[in-house]
Amino acid sequence: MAKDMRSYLEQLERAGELTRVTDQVDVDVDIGRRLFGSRDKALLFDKVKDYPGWKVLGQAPANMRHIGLAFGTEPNKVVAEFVRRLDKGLVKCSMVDSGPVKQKILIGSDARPLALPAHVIGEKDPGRYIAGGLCIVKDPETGLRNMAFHRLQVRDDNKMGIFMVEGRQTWHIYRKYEAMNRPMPMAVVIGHHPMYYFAAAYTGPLGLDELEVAGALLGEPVELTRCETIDLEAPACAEIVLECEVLPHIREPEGPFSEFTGYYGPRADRPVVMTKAITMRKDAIYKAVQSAALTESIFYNALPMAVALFRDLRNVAGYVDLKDVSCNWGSTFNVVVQMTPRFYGEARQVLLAAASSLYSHQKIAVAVDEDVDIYDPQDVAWAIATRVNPERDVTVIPSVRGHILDNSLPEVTGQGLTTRHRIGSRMLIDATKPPTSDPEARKPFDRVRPPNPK
Ligand SMILES: Cc1cc2nc3c(=O)[nH]c(=O)nc-3n(C[C@H](O)[C@H](O)[C@H](O)COP(=O)(O)O)c2cc1C
Ligand SMILES: [Mn+2]
Repeated sequence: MAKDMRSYLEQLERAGELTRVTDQVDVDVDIGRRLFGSRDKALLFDKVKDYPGWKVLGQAPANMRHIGLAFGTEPNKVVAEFVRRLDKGLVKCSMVDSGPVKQKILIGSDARPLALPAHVIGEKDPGRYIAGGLCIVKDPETGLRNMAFHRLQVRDDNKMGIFMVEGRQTWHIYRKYEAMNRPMPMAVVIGHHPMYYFAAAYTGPLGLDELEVAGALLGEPVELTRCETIDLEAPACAEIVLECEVLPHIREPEGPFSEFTGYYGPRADRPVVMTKAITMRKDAIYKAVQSAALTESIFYNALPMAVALFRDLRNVAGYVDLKDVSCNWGSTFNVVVQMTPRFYGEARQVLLAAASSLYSHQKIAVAVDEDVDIYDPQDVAWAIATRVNPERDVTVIPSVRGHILDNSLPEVTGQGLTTRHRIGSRMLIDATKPPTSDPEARKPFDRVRPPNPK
């Protein structure tokens, strides 16, 4: 049996991590509010107003405990386990004739995005959004596949707006279709095992097939079937697949939208998507992804980011006794590195690399020892409070290029630049204990622990 959203749902339920919401909910007001407030449990909405027969699942995963379940390991071993599975190599997809996602097929005028119980995510968003659609496209020149998250704005006219950040691989491929004056075929997966989501948020070179990354994370090949109306393949065991075309040379207003920063991203003219078919399970469960800070969506970004950083940081200056990395201490603008420092200066060297990686997000980098739980914000704060002498342990590096959605950094767009740009500083906080090479200095930092009965 292929791993899919239902096998994960069962796992959550068995572990007592799922709450069934049995009162009726409204896609416009209730689902977003309930998901936003549920940081501890996954929610399965059983009764959705105007959508008889539909169920909606969200906040699955809602936290590192839920992610640990998906990986079959403890939260603090997830990053290392992700790295281990990737290091074993990509797993090729296999083709199957059919699958559960073909149980119901809506074509043409029946294939309306409004037929899905997509919800309103933030109060100032212009309407309902699909934030958790995994968009599969193929490069028209090389035939190589790409899968990534791109939010889709569900409009009353049954078209959808799409946001492809300039420079992202889907955008790059779309521009190739546009140059040929052809629509870009796109299959959108809604509802599958969490590994598909981590794979879609994983950044690699253009041409890397994220479905093969999903195969590596799942430990089994992804099964694909042909789409009905477009020349693409999509996962056979998804809940729902939208078969679409992104139109060339058309731009219409999209946004503002509840961004991962916890603020609204700007409205702008962006491409438009037409849906040709919807294929789904006969009792499909809609997978809602609530965007904005500290919800499910942050983990999809933060985990592949932590993995990429982990792979690099363990090699700083040849070797680091690196334990774990977290990019979800409050925001992906922070990074927490867990390591055992062996000598003075080592932690700061690692922090320099953590604040200057292949991502432009990380602005504040903190290093802690193994005795600090990096998934507990209170514990990280404790380490900063009790192990940091600011004049010695805090370093600010001025005038570094920052993330474009970081409103706290001044924007310098316009000075001969074609894309928007911000410049600000980075902060390194060494909250580790003195290194193991200085055991006398390290000793006073042994933590108080309660008596151990074992
Ligand atoms: C919940 C969620 C929503 C996202 N929405 C968008 C989006 O609307 N547009 C976009 O360009 N990237 C979005 N991203 C980020 C990209 O999907 C992500 O960076 C991905 O790795 C890019 O793939 P690529 O390396 O193939 O370009 C989102 C990520 C997540 C986790
Ligand atoms: Mn890609």
